[in-house]
Amino acid sequence: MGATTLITVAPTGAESAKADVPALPVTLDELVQTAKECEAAGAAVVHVHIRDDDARPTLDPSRLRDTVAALRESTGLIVQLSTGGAVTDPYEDRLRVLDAAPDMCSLTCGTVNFGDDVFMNPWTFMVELYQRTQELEVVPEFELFDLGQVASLHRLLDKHGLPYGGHVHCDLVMGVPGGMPGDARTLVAAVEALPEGATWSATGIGRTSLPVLFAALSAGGHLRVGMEDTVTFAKGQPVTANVQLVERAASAAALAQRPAMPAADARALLGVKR
Ligand code: KMH
Ligand code: ZN
Repeated sequence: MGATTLITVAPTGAESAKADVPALPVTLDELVQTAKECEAAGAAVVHVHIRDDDARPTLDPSRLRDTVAALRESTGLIVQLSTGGAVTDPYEDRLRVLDAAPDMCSLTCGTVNFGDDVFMNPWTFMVELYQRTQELEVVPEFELFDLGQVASLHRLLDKHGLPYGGHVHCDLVMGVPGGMPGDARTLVAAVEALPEGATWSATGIGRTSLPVLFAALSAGGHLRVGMEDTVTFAKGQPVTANVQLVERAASAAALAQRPAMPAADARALLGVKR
């Protein structure tokens, strides 16, 4: 089998308002429908943020559990819950996300300016979250918003060992105002600094989404796309559904001779249980 591209879809996020972006999946039904479409188009992992009945971001434990169950029942996707949540979420709630027993969770490797806000990930929080992933056998995806976070990832692995599953997988989140820029030379610098043997995907926020997608494919990386990261498909053209972004990513990956990776292969690569 030739090389393939792991495609992660991040369909919702915590930043866009449903009122501004009507196509954003915010109910459980909308999320499951989106996930099914994206799986059919080539996604293997779904990075999940959920909303409450008023479409506001929430980390409600029972909703998270129901979401994991519903996604498992309706799709074969690897379910990755966000532990980043919204910038206002307390650390305790973010740690408790793991009690919903997802396949994977995000783990951001440091604090970063985030537009006009600050996305808080102090070292002690990172360590506590990492140790919980190891105890609860959840595979972490290390989210890296800048090069200093790559150094913190090395420190985490040096001091606390390998993740559950034995494999290090990272996601470069580029183009956040306050984080690393979303361009090819920064992507190469970040990739060169990653731990030996790590695999990685990249995503570019907003207008950096396509430059980062092409740079990631050129550099042999995997892809994350979705309305968490961009709500504009092309200039003046809003995204109408997450599947549009997954289809575009899958086409670009096929053109690069590295078609979308089946979820079963992704499970083996990432060391996910089940
Ligand atoms: N919503 C951002 C503050 C993650 O999912 O772990 C954090 C975020 C990263 O989206
Ligand atoms: Zn997220």
